[in-house]
Amino acid sequence: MRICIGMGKDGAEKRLEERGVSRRDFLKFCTAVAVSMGMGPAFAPAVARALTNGRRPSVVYLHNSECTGCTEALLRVYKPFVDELILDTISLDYQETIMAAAGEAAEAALHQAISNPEGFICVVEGAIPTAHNGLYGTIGGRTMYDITREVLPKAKLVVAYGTCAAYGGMPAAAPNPTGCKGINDCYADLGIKAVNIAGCPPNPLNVVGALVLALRGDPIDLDGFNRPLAFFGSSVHEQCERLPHFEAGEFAPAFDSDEARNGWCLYELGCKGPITMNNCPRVRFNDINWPVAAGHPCIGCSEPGFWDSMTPFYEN
Ligand code: FSX
Ligand code: SF4
Ligand code: F3S
Repeated sequence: MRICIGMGKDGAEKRLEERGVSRRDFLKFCTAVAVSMGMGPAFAPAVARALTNGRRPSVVYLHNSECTGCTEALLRVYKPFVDELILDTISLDYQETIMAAAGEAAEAALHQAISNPEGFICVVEGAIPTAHNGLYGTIGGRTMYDITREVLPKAKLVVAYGTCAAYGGMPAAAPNPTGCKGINDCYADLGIKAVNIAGCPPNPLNVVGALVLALRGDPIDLDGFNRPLAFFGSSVHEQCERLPHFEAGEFAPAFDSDEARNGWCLYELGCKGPITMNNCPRVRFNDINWPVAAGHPCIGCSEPGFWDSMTPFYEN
């Protein structure tokens, strides 16, 4: 049987349409997700099916030590706007930044979500403070370390969203007084193997793409740092539009130079694109731009050593 998006308008697609998200916009979004996955536009209907078929998967989203830029990046997804996307394709049962509940009601929502007999996907944002028994990060009187430790083993899939959750990132920068760690490092004793959607912030399409792979039951092939190869299989440098200038030895001498404006390579201004795996040039943020095209060197935000191993940012 061939399943076509748009047939028998029910479920998520109908709800999306009622909210003013046209099939065209939804498929455009699904095409962008397919591109982020390294697939051609022909894969868009498969993405759409994964996001609209069956029951909405329950997602529990935990915040830890971070700047919340990962959530901010997600909230800036438009066409469809992320509220429509989230409310209609997944069941976001706990997310501290955008949930209406507070206090005991929020804690009850978390308890209920992690007791769901059908299971849930856990998305973790932010690093885990471990120094002094985790007291540098507490929510409702409990440490982030303890809350996350309780939730992760119950999840069907753990996604570390952002470099902080994946590897410690900026909160773990030297001298790391709060003892921040990434999820897989912090909970290795529990056997947690989070899929790392790295980046500071990550591209939201990469987390949606990972959820699509999970919903389809597709295997998620990972690199040595647990990043899906679909999104992190090539370096920023290999995909960069300034690469012909790199190869011609044409390096911009200053940020405000004509050479920089004319697309010359930013290597001598500190660009870490050659040692950074990510799909930013191909996927861009919100279909608009990415750091190097905007004139700023890549600072290596999706690498395990970020921040310490990538500083100073403006030297190579
Ligand atoms: Fe970290 Fe996300 Fe960077 Fe910020 O929360 S990956 S500091 S963009 O927001 O965790
Ligand atoms: Fe490589 Fe950076 Fe130059 Fe682009 S700007 S070609 S990523 S070194
Ligand atoms: Fe990060 Fe470099 Fe992309 S800084 S957003 S990996 S261009």
